[in-house]
Amino acid sequence: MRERQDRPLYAVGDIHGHRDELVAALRETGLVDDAGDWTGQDVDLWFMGDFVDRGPDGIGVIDLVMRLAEQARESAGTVDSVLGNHEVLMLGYHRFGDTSDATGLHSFGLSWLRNGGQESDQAGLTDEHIEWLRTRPAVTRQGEHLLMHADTTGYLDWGATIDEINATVAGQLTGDDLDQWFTVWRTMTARHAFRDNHGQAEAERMLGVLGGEQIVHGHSIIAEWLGVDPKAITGPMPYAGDRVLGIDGGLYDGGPCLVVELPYADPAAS
Ligand SMILES: [Mn+2]
Repeated sequence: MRERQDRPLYAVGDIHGHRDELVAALRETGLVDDAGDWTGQDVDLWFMGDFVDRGPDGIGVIDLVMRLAEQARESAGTVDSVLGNHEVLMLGYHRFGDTSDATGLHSFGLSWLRNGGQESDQAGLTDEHIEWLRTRPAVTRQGEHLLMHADTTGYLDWGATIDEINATVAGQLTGDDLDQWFTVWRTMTARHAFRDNHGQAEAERMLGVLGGEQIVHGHSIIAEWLGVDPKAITGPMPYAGDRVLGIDGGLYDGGPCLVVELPYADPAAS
């Protein structure tokens, strides 16, 4: 049994433009009221990124989360997010359009089209959104939990500490180097590093470098791994010897918006 946090800690999986479902899930958990305003008091609420693409109202999701972050600050709570690969994609397309990288094979325009990019998200993007998204950390440690968007060890390419990784990514996304931007997108789009026979060892290696007892990630839909309909998913998925917790319920594909209190107690394990 993992130790409880000093303060209540919640994590939310990938939203992909489904603002109404997000509000309903947060209301059910008691973190917002009927008007969608913060009632979470001293709770720390972390999003796993991927606010945009594939769904109807990515900008509405970002606006909601930015507003909740303001409101939480006033009540001694925290609302924050790690950076998702779809944020990098949206910002990359906004910045570089259809320009190709050095190989001539890749562009944000192509990847944006192939990965559910929404014109309405591009049209609604303001400088304030860009600045807030660009400055989100790639990785954060909250108590014994290491939170990151994607189930990949690629984050370690950017540094040997959480601060180093976040500084590297932030620096690359400040610059005008398309190839660097594209590498951030591609690295954070990798997945499944903790699934096979070596999965637990890989998770433990990453936890050994960056700290924490359990990796919590979104990005890879639980139902796809289990080979079931996303509607059948009712909670997050601990795996790799409980060293990893997947919390992407597959909201855009008809699955639930998972709002998970950490540490997660697996009902199947009790
Ligand atoms: Mn993702």
